Parts: sequence; structure tokens; C-alpha cells
Amino acid sequence: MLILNKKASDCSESEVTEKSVYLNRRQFMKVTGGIALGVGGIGNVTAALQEGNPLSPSSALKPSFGNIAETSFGKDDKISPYDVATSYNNFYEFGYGKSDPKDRSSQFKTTPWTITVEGEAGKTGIFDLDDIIKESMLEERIYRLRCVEAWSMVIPWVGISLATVLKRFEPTSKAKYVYFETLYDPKQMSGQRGGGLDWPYREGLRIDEAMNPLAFLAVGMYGSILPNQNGAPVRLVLPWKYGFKSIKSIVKIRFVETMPETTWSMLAPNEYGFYANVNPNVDHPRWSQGQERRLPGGVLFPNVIQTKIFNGYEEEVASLYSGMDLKRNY
Ligand SMILES: Nc1nc2c(c(=O)[nH]1)N[C@H]1C(S)=C(S)[C@@H](COP(=O)(O)O)O[C@H]1N2
Ligand SMILES: [Mo]
Repeated sequence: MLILNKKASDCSESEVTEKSVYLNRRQFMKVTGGIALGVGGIGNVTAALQEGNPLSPSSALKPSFGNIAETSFGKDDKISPYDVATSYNNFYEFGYGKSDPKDRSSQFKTTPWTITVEGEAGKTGIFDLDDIIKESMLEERIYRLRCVEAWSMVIPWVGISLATVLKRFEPTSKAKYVYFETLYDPKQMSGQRGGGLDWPYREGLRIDEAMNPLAFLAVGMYGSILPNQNGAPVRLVLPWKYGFKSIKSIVKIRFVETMPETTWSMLAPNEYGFYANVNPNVDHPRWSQGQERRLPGGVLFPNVIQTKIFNGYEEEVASLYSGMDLKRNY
């Protein structure tokens, strides 16, 4: 994966958002009937409300976002600042630089959005995202995100368990794996007009991994709809795996019998495996996976922490891999 030199200005300690600030903001959203807010957005929204202006479509929140079910995930983790999670991104469809996705995705059109479901399942076809994910089902999960590049964040996602969604398509007994694809639209996604990756971005899971209760399909974060740079309008979140498995802006789900090809393992199979479980004991050929920089952290305070097996979700997922050699199946 491309490792770019990190500027000291990328993240600074002063950007840290305390959990209480975020939770207060969530409270505020409930009071105002569920209006989308980014950190620092309160002033703008308040002004808009006072003037009686309609909010722009991009910030209009679906009403039920004010009633997200809370879960116990991530209670002990300090949530990363909204500004860091939305400006330090990997989304190569919009460029390889960490700030490119934010800078280049503002015009990306995410409504209407359909997902094509194919393969070994009883119910296949083209479905509206709104029909797949009902607003009343949304819950919040605070998950650690560990990138294979050895940095990490803690993000409060809003969405629904992947298993709940997949089961509705009634996968058959031949569905041993599930494959996902990102939108291919070079007109909108400037990164796809160049080389680098073999577009569209592809990912996959073994069906039991996909059905594990930790696997999550997110449509929001920090209480609001997903910003485009974070994979709007719908993306995977697989917190025990390296971040590249958490494919963004999904347009296709295919149930298949054999292990599907996936973008990064096609590009560099000796560096990125199909499983890509977070594992401090299996180094990347070019760098250690024993530690990670928990963002934000600058030059003076790199905020390096030890990486945990399965990113600390061993209890939830280790049984999926019992008897497997994790050094070979990296
Ligand atoms: N379609 C697509 N999905 C993607 C990527 C990408 O380049 N394209 N990057 C992956 C990587 S490497 C990481 S670390 C996460 C980053 O998610 P975030 O930007 O929301 O933190 O998205 C993953 N999903
Ligand atoms: Mo990543």
C-alpha cells in the first residue's frame, strides 16, 4: 500500500474530541430532531434554523438518526476527532493522498443508490439502499479501525449488522463466500481515471466471517450520514481486519462458491492476503505490524500503542480461524 510521508500538521493533539463532547452533541441532535452535524457544525445549523433556511441536501439527516440504538461496543475507547476521521482517509477512487478523498468527493452523488445482489441466493436483483437498510434498524457501534499502514482510529459507526442484511437475500448452501464491489464511475471518481488499482475495488469474506455479529454495514458515523470520503452511502466495517477489507460505496453483493479475487491481494499477494486479520505476529514484508499510531498523533506525540491480535476482538472472532495457520493465511 502506498505510504505517504505524514505531515506533522495532519493530526495534532489539540484536535482530540472528548467522548463527552461527542455525546453532548448527540444529545443536541436528539433535541433538534436529528439534524446532521459535524464537529463545528453546530453554529451553522443553529444559524440555518434561526433563519428558517432548509438545510442543504447533503446535511439533511434521515429522521431516525436521532434514535440510534446504543450498544456497548467501544465503551473503553476514546473516540477519534471527527475532523481526523473525515480528512485522513484511504479512498483511492478519489486519489492516493490522505486528504484527496475529502477534497475531491464533495460532488459525489449518493442518492438514489442501488445494490445489485447476484449469485447463490434465493433473492437476487437490484435493490434500493433504502429498502435494504431500514432507518428503524440503525444502531451505533464504536469500533477500532486498524489500517494495514500501521495507524488506527476509533470511530462511532451507525448502521446494521451485515448478517441481518445478507440473510434477507437467502444465501444457498453453495454460498461459501460473499463478494463486494465498489461503484465504478470514472466520471465521478477521478482516481479511477488513472491506473494504480484494477477498478472496481473488490473485497470478499468467507460466509461465516460475513455472518459474524461483529461484521457491520455502515450508513453513518458520529450520528450523521456517512461523509462521501468515508464511503457514502454504504460501506463495510470489519474491525478485526485491516482497514482495506472495509470496502466503501458498495454497489454489488455476490454470493459465490469459491474464494473471490480481492483488490489488494490481486495487486500484491505476498503483502496482502485474503483474510487480512489484524495480527501483530505477522509483519508486512516492508514494515512491522507490532505497533500502530493511534491518531491523532503528531511528531512530538506519535501516540504509538501495541497492536492486538484481531485488533482486540479475539473473543468475538478467534473461533472463526481455529485450526488455521494465521501466518500462512495472512
Ligand atoms: N472502495 C474503497 N474502499 C476502501 C478503500 C479504497 O481505497 N477504496 N480503502 C480502504 C482502506 S485501506 C482503509 S484503511 C479504509 C479507510 O476508511 P476511512 O477512510 O473511513 O477511515 O477504507 C478501506 N475501503
Ligand atoms: Mo488501510
